[in-house]
Amino acid sequence: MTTTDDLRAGARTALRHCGVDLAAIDGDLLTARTPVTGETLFRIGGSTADDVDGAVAAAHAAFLHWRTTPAPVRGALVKRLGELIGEFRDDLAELVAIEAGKIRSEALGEVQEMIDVCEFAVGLSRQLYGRTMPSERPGHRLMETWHPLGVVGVISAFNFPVAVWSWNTAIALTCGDTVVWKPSELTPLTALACAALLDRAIADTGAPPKVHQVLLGDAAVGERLVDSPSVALVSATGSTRMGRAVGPRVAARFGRSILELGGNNAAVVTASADLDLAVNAIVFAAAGTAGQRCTTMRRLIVHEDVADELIARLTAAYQRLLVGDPFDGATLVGPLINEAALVRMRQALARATEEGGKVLVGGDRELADTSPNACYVRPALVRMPAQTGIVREETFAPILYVLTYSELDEAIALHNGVPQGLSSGIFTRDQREAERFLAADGADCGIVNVNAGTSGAEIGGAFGGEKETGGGRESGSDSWRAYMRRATNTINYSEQVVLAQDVDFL
Ligand code: UN1
Repeated sequence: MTTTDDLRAGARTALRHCGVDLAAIDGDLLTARTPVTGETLFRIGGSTADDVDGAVAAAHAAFLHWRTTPAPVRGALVKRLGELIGEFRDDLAELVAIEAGKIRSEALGEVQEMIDVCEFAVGLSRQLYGRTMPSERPGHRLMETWHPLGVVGVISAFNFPVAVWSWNTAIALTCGDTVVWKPSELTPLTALACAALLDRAIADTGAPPKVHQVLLGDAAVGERLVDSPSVALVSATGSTRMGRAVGPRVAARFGRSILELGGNNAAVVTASADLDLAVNAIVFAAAGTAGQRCTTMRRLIVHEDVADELIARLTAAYQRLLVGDPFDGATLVGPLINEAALVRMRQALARATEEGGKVLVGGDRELADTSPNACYVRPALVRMPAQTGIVREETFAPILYVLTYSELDEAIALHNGVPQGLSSGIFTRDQREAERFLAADGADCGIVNVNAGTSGAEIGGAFGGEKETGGGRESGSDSWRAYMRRATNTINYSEQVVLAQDVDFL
């Protein structure tokens, strides 16, 4: 098992490579901790709520300059950021593994998302297209223009400590906005590394220094950011509970928000499914990242004809999963983020049992003797008699509830019968079944897949979900529009006033 001293040394080296001044992080406000051993790495300084107003004011001043910087020039900053992330890919992945407990391949995958979204945003910097529409009036032109919006407050979660920041920041900077970032308290080191790389990109390209700032701090920092009248857009990733607090507060001051909240993602496995493919996809989506993705598969809705076989194969696969030190190359499932997550997982399993469920495999703590302060757990597969109580809630841990069905309509009803609506999948070889799932009265999520798991979306698509997931969209496609304001322009090049709708006046 990697020791805390190893991790501390690894973190120091990676931070230094990324340009973080180690002396500057010394302080007594926050604890940087690793879930790998469950122990403290460093005590560090940070910001308090009183620092927020100054940061937002500086970001707003930078915005006044940045908004008139040509978009392709703004893109050059993001291009440089992407190059630096590529150069320090291993260091960033190391920090993600240390702070979020991800296995190397997943940590590298997260960093790859950053590079991908930077490339996407660079292309976007020449494609912030507005439409032109035919005017109903002679001698008139009707068109729309997209302008930068203002300061964007980014609030991110521990589980994708760098990728979600990059989705927002690469797009926001390209759109001419400036960013104030409040990362999770659980992952301050990765945030410092990202901010240092972006500072270097800013210096290299001559962009205004305050186009990006990071505020390490507690919930009070996030609250002040949310309430700040100069923050035009709050993009917040976290629990539905957090979103319920953030959304109305931003709306009350007529700010905008992008909410990326809880998921309770399900896959339907039909009788025609390729079970080899389904098993592999399900195990990654349900057990990968120790169940700590917002896209993690939490419910499996299986046709009764294939349920026994699929459950037997999944049970065997779950028993074989290597749970442990994410720095061991053979490990597939790293630790839960902290003790509170373990407690919530146990409570969920206890409730599932009370509600008539049967734990088929997993749920037990592992490595408690060698790593008493860390929370390693075998992913759990739980057969449930109905979609009640706990199955309708998101527990941020590797628990997959299995339900069965006989008709596809029933499966879709079960699928949609939860408050959340992020990601979904169907495993089938029948095109009719697939199309039914993709149709308007099919799956009600923001992400709907066929023969692919619920997690691991590419950055090129819009990411986000419906219902209690919050409705926001980030990263690819036309998500950029949420980071800009639209002006509709009417240009009269005739010599008279012509009123729309044929209105006669004067
Ligand atoms: C998250 O868990 O907040 O689709 C983001 C995925 C990743 C992003 C997850 N690309 O699983």
